Amino acid sequence: MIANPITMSDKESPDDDNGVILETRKKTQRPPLYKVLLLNDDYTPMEFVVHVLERFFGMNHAQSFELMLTVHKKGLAVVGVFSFEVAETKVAQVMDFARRHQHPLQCTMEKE
Ligand code: TYC
Repeated sequence: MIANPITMSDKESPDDDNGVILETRKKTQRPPLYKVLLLNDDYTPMEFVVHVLERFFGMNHAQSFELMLTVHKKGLAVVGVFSFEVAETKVAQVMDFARRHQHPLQCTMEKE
């Protein structure tokens, strides 16, 4: 049998790995997650915050009311954890909705 002169050099055998270290452990890279935070203020009506949580964060009325009260009492709370793009969209939607209704409600995001 004659070795293929194009693919195999004189010193190589057919199963030579050419020095490439084959990966044994696959490193699964998870995308970073971002917390969306709602901040308390003295002016935004409680019902408006409850509506925001229902509308943009898919919570039912009881969950929304409870989380609104947590923000009201503690000053802020995480209302969800999302990919960068989704978190950014939620923050923009809440801020735009609050501004359109002339409420000072603040919503921010931070890396988890
Ligand atoms: N503190 C507000 C009030 O007493 C209610 C409120 C709750 C405002 C949560 C903002 O993120 C907020 N009307």
